[in-house]
Amino acid sequence: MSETKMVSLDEMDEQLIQKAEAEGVETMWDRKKAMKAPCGFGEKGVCCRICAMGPCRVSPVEGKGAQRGICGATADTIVARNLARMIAAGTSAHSDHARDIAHVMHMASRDGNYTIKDERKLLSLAEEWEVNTEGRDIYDVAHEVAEIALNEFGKPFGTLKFLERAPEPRKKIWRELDIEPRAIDREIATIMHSTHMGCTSDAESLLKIGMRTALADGWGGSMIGTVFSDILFGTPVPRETEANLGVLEEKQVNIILHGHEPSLSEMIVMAAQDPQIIKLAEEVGAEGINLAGMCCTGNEVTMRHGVKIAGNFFQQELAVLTGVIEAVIVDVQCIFPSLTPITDCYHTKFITTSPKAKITGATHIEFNEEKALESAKSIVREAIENFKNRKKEKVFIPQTKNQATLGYSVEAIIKQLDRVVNSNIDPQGTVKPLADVIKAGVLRGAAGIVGCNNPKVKHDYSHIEIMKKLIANDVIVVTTGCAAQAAAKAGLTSKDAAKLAGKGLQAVCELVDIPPVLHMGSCVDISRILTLVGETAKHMGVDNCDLPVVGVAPEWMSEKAVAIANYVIASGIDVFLGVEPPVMGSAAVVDMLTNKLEEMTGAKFFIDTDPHKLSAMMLDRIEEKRAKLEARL
Ligand code: XCC
Ligand code: SF4
Repeated sequence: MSETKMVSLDEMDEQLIQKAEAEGVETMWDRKKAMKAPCGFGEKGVCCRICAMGPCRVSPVEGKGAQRGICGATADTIVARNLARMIAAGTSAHSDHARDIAHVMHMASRDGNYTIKDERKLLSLAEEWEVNTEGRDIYDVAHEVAEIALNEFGKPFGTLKFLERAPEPRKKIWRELDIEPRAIDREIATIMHSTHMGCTSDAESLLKIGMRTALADGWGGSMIGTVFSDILFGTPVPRETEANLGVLEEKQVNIILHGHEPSLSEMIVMAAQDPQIIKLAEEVGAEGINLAGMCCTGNEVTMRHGVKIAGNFFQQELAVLTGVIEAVIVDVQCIFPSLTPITDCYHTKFITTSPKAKITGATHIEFNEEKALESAKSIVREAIENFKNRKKEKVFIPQTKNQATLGYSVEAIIKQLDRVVNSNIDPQGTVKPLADVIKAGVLRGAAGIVGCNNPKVKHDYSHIEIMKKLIANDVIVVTTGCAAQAAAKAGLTSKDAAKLAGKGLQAVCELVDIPPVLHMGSCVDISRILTLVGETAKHMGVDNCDLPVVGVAPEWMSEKAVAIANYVIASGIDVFLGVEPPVMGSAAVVDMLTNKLEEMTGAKFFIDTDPHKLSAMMLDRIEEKRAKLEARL
């Protein structure tokens, strides 16, 4: 297949796609082809089906065709309303995940399945939230802290607690714009209400409530998700692993862990280490149990246990095509319903576990947190018993994988930075070394590269092109989600990749012993990036928007990504998108996003589907911010 025809950056993925063709198995790329041209109105965001007088599709061109829906809504209203609803959906996904984790902490007990792994983090959060810890059992403290977190979703008064963590000038901007999120669920409900037929029609107002809701994700749901997962399952530290479909083992029981919430995957990891379960695997003739992660669940378990990464979003079908997967175990989000028909073509069991994500045709084994380990064991047993059904003639494991060093929580990064601190002069445990190399220009800046895969882009191509370009120009990259997995597969999260970096970044990598691209976890862990940027800004006495820092979503697709983009902007960090959002039908909304937002938040959107142009824009913007910062400091 010629390079230009390839749908994936990965030669081996292409071979699997050919295998699918040969075996008559349908994949997403077949369906993408069958989809033909997308609906132009939907693509531009000018289709409204909010009420039953419609659907109304108005013209994206001013002065031509229908200019208003039946109720009189303009393209500006319709586009902004649709965007706001995407933000609400994305925020609900991250936040509902966080709520479950907070519930798990509320049921944690010393002799139960869920325990407290990072007491220090719990105690410092207790202090931050003014919970009494004196002479109290750590589990009492945990339960009280969990209850406070659960109240963040629906409290009637006040604003979110984690907002306090932001730099002072940022908080002031939020206050003045009136976009400090109140309770998380309330912000989501407010959007659904304000975008109901006959409510808000003013586009700017919709963008503002959109940002407020998005902030309830970034500084609310996502941050609770990360912090509480760290307390329950441990704050990640650097560790080694491998990534890509080559991590699958022909002689072992292969289980794909796919989805998002670590409360399930942590228990599966525990179950797979149980001697009796391992014995059972040996009894069916397997040499062991091989867990391999996919999407954000993959990120959660690799960050904390080094579980190998099978791949990212676009490899969920490809993994099944290898013919060696005994079970795909999923919980919520980013799961293709096509896993039912595709697993039907092989011996693979497709097991859903969450009442929030039942999928037609899948085997549903509901995960019960009260009996977490038992539930997990019975799920793993299903996989083991399926080993005997594997069809030898259908087996093909692509022999590609790369070494990865990951596990870079903010704490882990600071610990690495301590290596260069002269403790006679400076205190340990701060971001000062990072601030220093940025000020000195050794590092030109930093980029957070995040998000999904999208068939509008060759699989992983934009992620990797942009990462390579940035590190070559001394911009350090932090990454999460499927972007992080793309980096890991391409070898960019290995320390060895420092050779691809510019001289400044290379020197930093050597001195502090890190890769040039730092895997910081799952998508809720973008809250780690917010924390790192915020701490650096505070250290330098500036706001987030003054730093030479950019956020990038080269291949985004989900509503969650829209929520993320908007909280990143509201947090003062520019966002570069490699896939056009469905807003192009309103010149006014586009102007707000790519221009006027800067006056309000200090950050704005840049959109270009060409990864090379997009990275050039990032480098320009980083230098522009540097020049302003240098003049100030
Ligand atoms: Fe999903 Fe989180 Fe996107 Fe990957 S990056 S496709 S949202 S798994 Ni979040
Ligand atoms: Fe049409 Fe207005 Fe109803 Fe939307 S809300 S479908 S624009 S009538």
